[in-house]
Amino acid sequence: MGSMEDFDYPRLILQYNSGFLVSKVMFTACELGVFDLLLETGEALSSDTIAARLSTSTTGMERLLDACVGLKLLTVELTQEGAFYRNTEMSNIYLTKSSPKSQYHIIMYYSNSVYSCWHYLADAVREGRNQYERAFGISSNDPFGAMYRSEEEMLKFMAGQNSVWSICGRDVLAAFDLSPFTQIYDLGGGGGALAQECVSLYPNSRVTIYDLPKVVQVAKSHFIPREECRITFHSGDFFNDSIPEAELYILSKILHDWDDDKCRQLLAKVYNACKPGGGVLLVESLLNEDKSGPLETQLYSMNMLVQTEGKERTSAEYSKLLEAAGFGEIHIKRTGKLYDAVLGRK
Ligand code: ASE
Repeated sequence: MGSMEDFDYPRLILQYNSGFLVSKVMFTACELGVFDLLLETGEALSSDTIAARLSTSTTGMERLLDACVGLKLLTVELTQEGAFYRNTEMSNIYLTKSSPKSQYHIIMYYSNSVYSCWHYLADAVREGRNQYERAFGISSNDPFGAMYRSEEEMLKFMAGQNSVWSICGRDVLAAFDLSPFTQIYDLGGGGGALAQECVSLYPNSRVTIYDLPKVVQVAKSHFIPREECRITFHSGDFFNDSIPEAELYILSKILHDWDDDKCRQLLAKVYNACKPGGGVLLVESLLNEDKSGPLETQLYSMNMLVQTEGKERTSAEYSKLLEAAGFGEIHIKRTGKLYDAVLGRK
């Protein structure tokens, strides 16, 4: 019976109990512009100065800054004149808006859209479906209709996904040698950060971003520089419109949005379009075979429940979907990072 004393269970439970407070502190400091201000001024600032510059109360800001110190997002130095706060190196790189590796947009997406859906997690589990109706009063039968309910929401999602690829893109594209494939379609390529990583890693490749017309329009006007001639666009709905021939199709975080039926439909279309000898690259966060982890992937799968029609899957589940569509020579590469890669060949 020693097991209860072997580990501090009450503490673990209380940590889980308050886990969302951690997210909220980071969301709020980002949203109010704490990290941007500290980067901009380049010197340690007092809580009074930060509160004044960001138009907040001093009592609220002081506590927010101290909590950020606890989270190692800020450092504090005590002097005779009081406490002075600075960004940590990690905050400068990942939490400021202007950094090339900024995660600001995905954090804002979680803080607003994702957080609102998670409020109804119990309903999502009861009903087995996403919660756009409860969270935003819009029909949830078309998840991307709901996610792209306004151009502003669509832009936030695209910017958020782009920020993830700015730090994870290279690993998933380097998981296999893709240099034999020069004509590549990124199906549901969104803002195009993965396409940009692809042409930078494989200088001979040409990538076409295939996405909904309104997504392509925003990708062109906001994300892909005009002079980037190795990236082109194709407007369409990959379930209802035709998919052009190519050597490689990238489906990055696409299958996790859909149920097995829709995945099979889409992969069958991709197989038909694919050049013989070509392939398909799935970029997803893989669950362990017994679904015992990784925790982040288990949590993403819950997020797919509240936001989409999909789920996260194991490598065996993706292999089965690929084989059913006709793909062979399936190789799995766990990157050890957030996203993994699965390659199949026609
Ligand atoms: C989707 C991806 C996401 C659909 C809905 C989503 C994410 C949040 N909501 O295809 C992003 C997943 N998380 C990260 C860190 O990438």
